[in-house]
Amino acid sequence: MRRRTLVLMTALAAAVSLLATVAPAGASAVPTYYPSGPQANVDESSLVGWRQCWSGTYTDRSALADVLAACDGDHLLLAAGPIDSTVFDVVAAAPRDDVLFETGTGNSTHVANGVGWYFDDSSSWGFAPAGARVVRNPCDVVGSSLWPDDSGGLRVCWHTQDGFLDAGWRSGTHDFLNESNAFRRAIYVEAPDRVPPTIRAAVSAGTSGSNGWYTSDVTVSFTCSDEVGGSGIPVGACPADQTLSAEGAAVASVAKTVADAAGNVSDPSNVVSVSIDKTPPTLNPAVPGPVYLGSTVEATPGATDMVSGVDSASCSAVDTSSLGPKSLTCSGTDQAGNVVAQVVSYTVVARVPLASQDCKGSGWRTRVDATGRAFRNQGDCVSWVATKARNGASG
Ligand SMILES: [Ca+2]
Ligand SMILES: [Ca+2]
Repeated sequence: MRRRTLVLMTALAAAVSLLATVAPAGASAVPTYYPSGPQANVDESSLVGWRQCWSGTYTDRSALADVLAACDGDHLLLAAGPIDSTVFDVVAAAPRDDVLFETGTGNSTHVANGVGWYFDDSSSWGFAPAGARVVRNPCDVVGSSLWPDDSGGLRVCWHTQDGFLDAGWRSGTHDFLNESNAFRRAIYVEAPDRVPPTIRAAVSAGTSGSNGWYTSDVTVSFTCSDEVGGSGIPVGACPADQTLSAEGAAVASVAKTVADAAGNVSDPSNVVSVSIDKTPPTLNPAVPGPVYLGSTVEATPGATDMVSGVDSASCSAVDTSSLGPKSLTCSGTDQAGNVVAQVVSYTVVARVPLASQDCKGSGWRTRVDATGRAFRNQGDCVSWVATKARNGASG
């Protein structure tokens, strides 16, 4: 029995431990902006992850019960500054139980998150840097015009009385603010983030070819964003770039999701589909032979392309105006704009007359005898046929 009880308790402890460490999406999380110690000159826009739950001037008076009911959260941030500015003189944050730790009316503070807090409902509520001396009279006067020294800039003190948050007294080094409508104070509570972030994929690099094709690897990058005031995208959480290196008409990226700091997961990203052809066409050029002097011959490029297909291909003209070795260039372009060129060699040869008919008209000019000599006239050509070709000479 003892053993069974132990096993049960171990399982229970494991379950409790799991509950404690795995926060559900959208649960109260430590706000993104959560500095240690009092901070000077903080703009409202910096307070990411916080929601203002109470605000008033330094003359306002509110029941503490109402203030704290409105500010029902696990973390509190106190802020104070001029009413005509979005920049607070000083702010400080800590877990709620530390900010509201009952210190009584004396000069002791409760240290949490780099801040020395003091609170009671009939004297004052405020903070100073952790370890700094405070003198509550009933508000803390250290570093004020009543107690000048160089430690005043990071302190806030508001009066409390009979369960009320009463007039404020100091905001940093600004003091005697009890009658001031020129200063404001604000309390923030952590804002649960229940809104998923968004993620978008787009081509960020690649060489554009023709007809919407890319002729290189294509890089797809992700843009991740959380809503304004949300918990934000943790550093490194946005998926890494993807490189699309395959060839084809529809090469697709892989959809990704991203989670914000509160654990909310985005919908899958869009899929980017691109056409990639990095390979020029293949040529198989040909000059049909034999290429006779003065003949009309056309070379063919023999272009093929397995990816985007051949857009155009051609060869330069075959020059038959003179005898001997020559070359020409064939080229091809695929739909993506990849270009290839290839040089083809050929030799222009003379036709040896086989019949006297070949020597008619100006035909004798493009004929040569067996020794490579051109005929001087039609008669020579006919004579050569009569004496050589009839005997089977091939030239
Ligand atoms: Ca969010
Ligand atoms: Ca190609």
